[in-house]
Parts: sequence; C-alpha cells; structure tokens
Amino acid sequence: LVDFNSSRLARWGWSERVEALLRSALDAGLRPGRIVSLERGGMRVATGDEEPMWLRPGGLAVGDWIALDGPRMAEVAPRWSVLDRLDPEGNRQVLAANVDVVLICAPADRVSLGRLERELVVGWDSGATPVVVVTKMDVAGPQTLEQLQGRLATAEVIATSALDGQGLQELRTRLGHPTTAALLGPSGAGKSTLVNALVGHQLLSVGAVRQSDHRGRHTTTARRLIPLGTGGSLIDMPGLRALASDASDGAVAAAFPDIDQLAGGCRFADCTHSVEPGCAVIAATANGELDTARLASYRKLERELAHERRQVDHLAQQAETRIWKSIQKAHRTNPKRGRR
Ligand SMILES: Nc1nc2c(ncn2[C@@H]2O[C@H](COP(=O)(O)OP(=O)(O)OP(=O)(O)O)[C@@H](O)[C@H]2O)c(=O)[nH]1
Ligand SMILES: [Mg+2]
Ligand SMILES: [Zn+2]
Repeated sequence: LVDFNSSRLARWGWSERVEALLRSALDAGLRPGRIVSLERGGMRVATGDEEPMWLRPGGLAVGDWIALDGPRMAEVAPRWSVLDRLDPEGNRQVLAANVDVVLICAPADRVSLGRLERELVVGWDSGATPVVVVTKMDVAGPQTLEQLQGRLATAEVIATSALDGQGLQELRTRLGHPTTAALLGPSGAGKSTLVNALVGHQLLSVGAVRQSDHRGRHTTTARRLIPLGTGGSLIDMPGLRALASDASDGAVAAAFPDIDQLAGGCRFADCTHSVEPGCAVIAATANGELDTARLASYRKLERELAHERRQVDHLAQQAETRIWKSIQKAHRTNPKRGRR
C-alpha cells in the first residue's frame, strides 16, 4: 500500500473521497499533499510530515489536493467544489478549492442582509453548503437573530460569540472530520477571532474595528488552511470589499428557495417578478406571505448578477476576437494558406 502517513494527513482533511480521487497516482507510488497557503515565491503543502513542503506556484488554490513525485508536483486531484468571485476586471478568481461548508460570517452589530444573500448565492454556486454564522452575539439582542432567520427562509444559521463562547460547540460539531470549511464575510466580522476560539489559542492576528462605523481594517491578508482539532479544517480568508459573481440561476434558486417555489406558480416561465401579469411571487407579497423587502432585494441581486455575468461574457468574446485576429494574421503572413 501507499507509504505515507494517512493519519497525519487526516487533520488536513484526508478522506476516502480524496484517496479515490488520487487513486491512480497513489498506486503509482506518488505521495499526496494539500495546498495550505500561497505565499510570495511559493506555496506551502501539507504532506503529513513535520515540516510543510515548498513548491513553486502553479495555478493552484488553497484546498487543492495534489500528488507529489519526490519534490515535484505530478498531478492535481479533480476539485469537488470551487469557491470563486470575479475580480474588478471581471476575471474569475478562485478563493478556495474542495470546500464542504462555506461559513458566511455576519457581525451581529452590522448585519447587511443584501450582502448575506449575495454571499449565500456565491456559497451555493461553489458546490459547497453555505451556513450563516452570526458573530459577536454578545453585543446584540435576540431580535437580531429573529429578524435574520425570518428573512433568510431556510438557510442554516449558527449564532456565535468568541467572547462568551456561545455557539462554538455547535460549530465544532458541524466541523467534524473530514469537513473543510471556508470563512467568508466582511473585514472585521470576527473570522480570525473565531478560528482562534475554535483552536483554543491566539494562532491568527486579529484587528480592532473602527470606532466610527465598526468596519474592519483588513487585518488578514492571505488565505490559509488551518486544522481545527475537531477533525475538520478551516480556511481563514481576508474580508472582501466586493463579491462580484457570475453565479448560476440554480445557485440563486438555492439561496432564495421561498421565491423559487412561488415562481412555479407564475404565468410566464421566465417571469422576473416585477411587472408581469399572473405573477405568483408579487401576489405572495400582496397577501403577506412574502416580505416585500425580500423580493426587492432578490430583484436587485438578479439585476446585479446579470450585469456581472455579461462582463464575463464580454471578456470571453474579446478573447475569441483575439483568436480570430491571430488566425487571420497567420493567413496574411502565409499567403499559401489563404489560397485554394
Ligand atoms: N464583542 C465581540 N467582539 C469580537 C468578537 N469576535 C471578534 N471580535 C472583534 O472584532 C474585531 C475584528 O476581528 P477579526 O477576527 O480581526 O475580524 P476578521 O473578520 O478576521 O477581519 P479581517 O481579517 O480584516 O477580514 C476584533 O476587535 C475582535 O476582537 C465577538 O465574538 N464579540
Ligand atoms: Mg481576519
Ligand atoms: Zn413572477
């Protein structure tokens, strides 16, 4: 069998599934490893050895599983989930790979429902399961949670406080072996503080929020995979200012199951639930079954996502134009190829 210490890799998320994904490489005698962080000049790879391995960067993401041939990377395992976003230029940026649970952190003293709903869409789009984690419950009243749960329909919500320990045991149970989670949420939400509370010591730096508006100061600057000691592992991430996405309709439907279900009753299959006659969603707001603010938020998000998707299409089109131009150029410079 394979000569690596699978029990030492277990804390990094090694599982039967990963073993199956890397089967042929392992049979060929290669060793498995997982990308723990990307740093200047290289990436850190957990192999189960005492010291992490260093590799040159190569288009990988934190969470990727690879097969190593001595000091070289030989293979990347197929990803079962990809958490990504669009950067300001409209290019897809992979935030994390092979995540099972996306923990969407919202500070109880500064909850933005619109942001949460967008993060839920991005979470569902990754292929992982999003879970809303309300942080800093010690500074909020119970009505914060009720409002949130009322608005978010069926989303799983865990209320936590790193200060008084509320919800931490629930979170530990949710993050058993071999779960890999990733932390999404604004700067200052308390993501790194939560990791420190889960591991039981000050592993990561945390930063005070601004007094004036409780915003964070972007303390975490790199993504990093951390074994939790619960059997699961967790990727701490820098808080993102914007989370542009070209998420699928399926992801939107998963984040808005209440609206999706009502939409089945609309007269038009492509109803936008704004002006159409026979719209079951608008009817539901009229009889109080659906919150008007929730529908307004859904429509705003749909409009924004449509715009962001077009940006990606535009980039793809530009790339296609470039390819055609280079083909035409090749024809011009080689006159024989143009003739019949
Ligand atoms: N009252 C209270 N404050 C908290 C709690 N968790 C975090 N904080 C405070 O919130 C501030 C921000 O915490 P961080 O953990 O650095 O936040 P972050 O989400 O990692 O922020 P970035 O790394 O910038 O994305 C710090 O001052 C923490 O002490 C909590 O449960 N209760
Ligand atoms: Mg942080
Ligand atoms: Zn409708």
